[in-house]
Amino acid sequence: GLLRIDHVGVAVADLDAAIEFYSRVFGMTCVHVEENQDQGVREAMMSVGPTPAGGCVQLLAPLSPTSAIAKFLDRSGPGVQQVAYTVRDVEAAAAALRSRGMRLLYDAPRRGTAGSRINFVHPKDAGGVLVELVEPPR
Ligand code: CMX
Repeated sequence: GLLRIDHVGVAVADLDAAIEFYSRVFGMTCVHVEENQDQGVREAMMSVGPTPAGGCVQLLAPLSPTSAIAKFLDRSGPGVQQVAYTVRDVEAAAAALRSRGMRLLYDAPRRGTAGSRINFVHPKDAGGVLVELVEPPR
């Protein structure tokens, strides 16, 4: 099952400008930055409140014009792109959701932030929300 909200993902055009904005305006702290070629993103984890109690906003900037985030920005502009939940076992969580009629985007989990293992529920099966499942690294 789902354990907690892992992060809320926000698509942005300029990662450095977004980090500066979330730090200055909302007082969040940037706790991690990485480039994930497989997902086509440069991303930053912004911690809300005293780390790590308050959860994170994940800022997502496109690495290429054909990436999922570039396509999202073209269609919808900047804004909330996904809601991610922490799970203990991403295969088990994906199987449970498949058995309830959800389409998962990947047959097998892929690599997410900081070596986590991830999969997604198609937004058309989840009321218009792209749902990410995150199994943290051990
Ligand atoms: N949230 C809600 N709806 C979305 C959406 C999103 N993020 N992305 C697409 N949609 C909607 C589209 O608006 C479209 O709706 P309509 O048919 O009503 O117009 C529908 O889904 C299907 O669109 P599509 O053109 O077939 O699909 P895309 O090529 O845009 O791909 C998706 C959508 C979800 C399959 C793709 O974005 C994807 O593979 N996402 C998973 C990977 C990802 O998002 N990586 C970046 C984050 C990395 C990380 O979290 O680490």
